[in-house]
Amino acid sequence: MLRLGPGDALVVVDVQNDFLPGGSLAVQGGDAILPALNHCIGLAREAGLPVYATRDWHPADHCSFAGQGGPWPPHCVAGTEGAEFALGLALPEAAVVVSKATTPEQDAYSGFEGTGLDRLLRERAVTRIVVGGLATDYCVLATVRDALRLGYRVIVVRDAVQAVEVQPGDGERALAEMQALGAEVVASLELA
Ligand code: VGL
Ligand code: ZN
Repeated sequence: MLRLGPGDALVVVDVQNDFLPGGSLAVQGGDAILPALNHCIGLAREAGLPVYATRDWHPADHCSFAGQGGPWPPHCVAGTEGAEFALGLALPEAAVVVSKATTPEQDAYSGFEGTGLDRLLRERAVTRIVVGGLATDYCVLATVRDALRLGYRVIVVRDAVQAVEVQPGDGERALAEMQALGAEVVASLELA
């Protein structure tokens, strides 16, 4: 068992409608992580830990969109239904929303990139983050890399993440990389 307590925070990465089945950049099985994520949210609430929810929050002409020469279909356009957090995600009222890649010319996979998340965490004396969300091989991976580089300890919740898998195996490779970099990969039921 891995007990959560003071100094810990939960970071929920990009659990937005466009990344769920039916969305414009759907992660297959993306909705299957919701029970594990909600379990983590429940633990965070019980322990009084801060919860951060990152979101892709793009302008309609964002550089990552195919029409602008980018790799992705349009997704998570600020203010649209597709950019809303999944209805089944039980975010607490007090969750801190962290928007990223909000200008046309900048993309950001990491929740730390251009968001001030590092400062927010430091202000709350957070030294370890529990990470879940979408997608394992893009925004979760980039967020975990940055967190470790910035000196946070990181727990990745295996059943609370799901991969895009542009190439088969990308999700497993991303988990292996995060582990090699020092992240702990655990199942949600191992947390308490
Ligand atoms: C993401 C592709 C494009 C993600 C965001 O949240 O993993 N992936 N934008
Ligand atoms: Zn994006």
